[in-house]
Amino acid sequence: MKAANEKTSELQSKVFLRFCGRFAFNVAFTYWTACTKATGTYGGAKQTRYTTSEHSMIHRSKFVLAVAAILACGTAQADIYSSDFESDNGGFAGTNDWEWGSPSGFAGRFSSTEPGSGHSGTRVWGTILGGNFSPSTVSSLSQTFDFTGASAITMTFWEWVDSGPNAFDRAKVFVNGNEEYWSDGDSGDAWRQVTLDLSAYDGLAVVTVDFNFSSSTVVERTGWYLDDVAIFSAIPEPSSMIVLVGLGAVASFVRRRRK
Ligand SMILES: [Ca+2]
Ligand SMILES: [Ca+2]
Repeated sequence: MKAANEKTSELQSKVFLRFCGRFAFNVAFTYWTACTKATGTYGGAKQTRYTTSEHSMIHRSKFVLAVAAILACGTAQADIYSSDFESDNGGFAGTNDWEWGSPSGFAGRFSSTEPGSGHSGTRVWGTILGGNFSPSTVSSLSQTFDFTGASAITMTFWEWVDSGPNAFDRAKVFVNGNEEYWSDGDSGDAWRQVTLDLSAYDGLAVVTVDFNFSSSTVVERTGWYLDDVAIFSAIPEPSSMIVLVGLGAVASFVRRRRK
């Protein structure tokens, strides 16, 4: 039969352990849902009975260990490239119709329009500024980047496109020759942002991005205009790298009683 103080001690220990376990689990769960990696919680219990001629001694220990490590809590962006095309052409090389400068709001054929300014500032790249694009022409706007050491790469850009919702005049983005985007040809006389997942090119030393506009023999409109191109990589945010080792509680207690 247990003495009253033994029961009290045991109860207190149980409550304490339960509290610690719940606390540890909550912490682990919180970080598990917020972060990219966690290893979870661990718990266990051990009971050993020692018996002598006069006493029976029970040694119990329980533990709750929460989360061995959280490797990366949150991510940050690392800029690989960005340009608003205001002070320079952003390092792109344009062939045929591609021109760098200020669009004028030119009213083109077939009710097409070009922007009256940039998405940022006044300067953009466009397929003939102040005019319709040329028939039967392939115009390439390209630049080669180094993605060495970068991961989860994304490219964003703003486009104003009025080439007609058809398959004849094609505004496409090729990356290392692969088609990654085919614009629908009508942004509704407004700038809109396009986001492309370029993670297939993570880590490559030579990655060529080509804004490629090809026209058919007839029906020329104002075309394709680009501004604010950015390429970035998602990286673990060092400031929130957290390592939780042994969070929780280790409880050990000895209960001695007469045999
Ligand atoms: Ca601009
Ligand atoms: Ca044009």
